[in-house]
Amino acid sequence: MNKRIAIIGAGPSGMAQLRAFESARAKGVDVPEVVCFEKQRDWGGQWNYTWRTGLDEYGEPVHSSMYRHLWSNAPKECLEFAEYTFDEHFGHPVSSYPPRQVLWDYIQGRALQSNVRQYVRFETSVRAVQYLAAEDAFAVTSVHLPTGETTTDLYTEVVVANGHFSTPNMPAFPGIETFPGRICHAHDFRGAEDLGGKDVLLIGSSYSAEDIGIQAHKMGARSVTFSYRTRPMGFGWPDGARELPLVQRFEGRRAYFANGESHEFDAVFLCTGYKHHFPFLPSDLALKTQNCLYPDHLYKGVVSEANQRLFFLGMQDQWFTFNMFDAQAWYVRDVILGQASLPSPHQRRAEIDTWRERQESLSGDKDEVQFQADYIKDLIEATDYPMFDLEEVVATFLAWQEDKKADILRYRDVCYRSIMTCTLATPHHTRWLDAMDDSFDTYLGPALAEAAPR
Ligand code: FAD
Ligand code: NA7
Repeated sequence: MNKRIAIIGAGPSGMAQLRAFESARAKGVDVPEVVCFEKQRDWGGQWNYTWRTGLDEYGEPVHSSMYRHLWSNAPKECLEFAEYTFDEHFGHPVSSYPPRQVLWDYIQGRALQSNVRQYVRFETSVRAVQYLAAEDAFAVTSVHLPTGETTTDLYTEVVVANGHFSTPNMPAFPGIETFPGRICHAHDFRGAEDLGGKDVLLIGSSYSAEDIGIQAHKMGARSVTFSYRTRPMGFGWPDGARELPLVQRFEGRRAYFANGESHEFDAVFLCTGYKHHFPFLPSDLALKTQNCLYPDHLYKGVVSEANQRLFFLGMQDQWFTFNMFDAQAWYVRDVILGQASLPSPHQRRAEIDTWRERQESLSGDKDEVQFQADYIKDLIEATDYPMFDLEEVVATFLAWQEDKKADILRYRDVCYRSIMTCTLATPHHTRWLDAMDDSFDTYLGPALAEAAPR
C-alpha cells in the first residue's frame, strides 16, 4: 500500500511532526498522506488548558495537567524553536517566563503559519493500534467523540505523541482515607485561589511540588509544607514554607512525618509524578519506561525496537522541550521519507545501550542537561533542522538553576538572551509574585496584544 502516516496527539510533539512534514513539502518533497488524531477540541496538548478534572464531556480522561495561572517554569530561551523564533511570532521582545496562554499562542503561531491544521482530526480519540503482518501495516481504530462513530484505517507508519504527564502516579499513605480536607494529584490541580489562609501539604520534591507550592504561597496559603521521599529540593523557602521528610501516616487532618514531627493540614496535593500510558497499544508495542532521559527500546530516542515503523515523540524526561520535539520530529520524518536510513537492529541496540550506559553515570543537573543537549545534537546532525548553539542553551539552563537557588520566588523576573536571535528578553511590567492577571492581553499590554498574531 502507499505510505500513510498516523500521528497520535496534536500537542507540541505532534505539531512538530506536522511542521516537519510541511517543511519537507515546502522544499518540493513528495510527502505522503498524514492524519493526526487529537482527542481534544483544540491542539496544544498540555498547553490547552481545561477547567475540567477527571473525565471530559465525552467520558475521556482529561489530558492537561496544567493549572490556570501556570507560567513557564524555565526560560523560554531554552525551548525556542530554531526555525520560528519568539521575535518572529511577537514582533518585539517579551519576558523570559511567559504565562501558559502566551506560550500556547507561540506554539500555535508556527503551526498556523504552516497551515497544518487541515491534517488534524479533532475530538477523535485513538482507541487501538494493531500491527497486521500480512499487510505490513497498522490498523488504527479511532472514535469521533461527538458522534461516537468509530473508524478503522490502515497506516504504514504510526507516530505516538500522546505525552506522558497525564496519567497520575498515585501512591497511598496509611490513614489518608481519614483526611477530611481536599486531596488531589497535581494532575487535577487547577488553581490555588481557594488556599488563602490554609495549611497546605505537597508530597513530592520535583517540578510539580515546587511550582504548586509557590503558587499556593503566592495566593496566600498560611503554610506550605513539602514532603520528600529521597532528598529535599533545598531552595531558600519563604517564611511559612518548609521541607520535611516523607509522610508516614495520616490521622484525620494530622500528618506524621519520618523525622517525628506531626502537623495539621487543610489540603494535600500528591505531586508524585506520572506514568507513561498507552491504552491504545498492545503490550508488545507499548513503551514501558520510567520518566528518564533515555527510555529503553527507542533508537535515537524515537524509533521503536518492537517495530521500526512505530515511533514515539517526547517520551523523555524533559529539560529541553519544544526544540527537542522538533529535532525528534525532523529525524522521524526523514526515516519515514527514506532520507535517513536505519542501521541494523543489532547496531541500533548497541547505540541504545551506549546512551543508556552514559545515562547511568550521570550525576547532577549539569550532567543531565548536557546529556540531553548531546542527544539533540546527534539528532539534528542527521537532519536539515537548523543547528543552534546547544552549549548556550545548557548554560542558560544552568543559570536558571542558580537563579532558583538565589530566590525561588523571583527567578521568573530574570531576563535571558535568545540563543536563536540574540534578542534580550524584556522584564515583564509586573514582577511574577505580584502578577495576578496573566491573561494574554494583560501580559502583552493591549496595543501589543492587538498587533500579535493569534
Ligand atoms: P502533550 O502536551 O501531553 O500532548 C499530547 C496530546 O496527545 C494531547 O493533545 C492529547 O489530547 C493527545 N492524546 C492523548 N491520547 C490521545 C489519543 N488516544 N487519541 C488522540 N489524541 C490523544 N514544558 C515546558 O517547556 N515549560 C513548562 O513550563 C512546562 N510546564 C509544564 C507543567 C506541567 C504541569 C506539565 C504536566 C508539563 C509541563 N511542561 C512544560 C512539559 C510539557 O509536557 C511539554 O511542554 C509538552 O506539552 C509536551 O508535548 P507533547 O506533545 O509531547 O505532549
Ligand atoms: P517528576 O519530575 O517525575 O517527579 C515526581 C516526584 O514524585 C519526585 O519528587 C518523586 O520522588 C516523587 N514521588 C514519586 N513516587 C512517590 C512516592 N510513592 N512517595 C513520595 N514521593 C514520590 O514529576 P513532576 O510532576 O514533578 O514533574 C513532571 C512534569 O510536570 C515536569 O516536566 C514539569 O515541567 C511539570 P523521588 O525523587 O523519586 O524520591
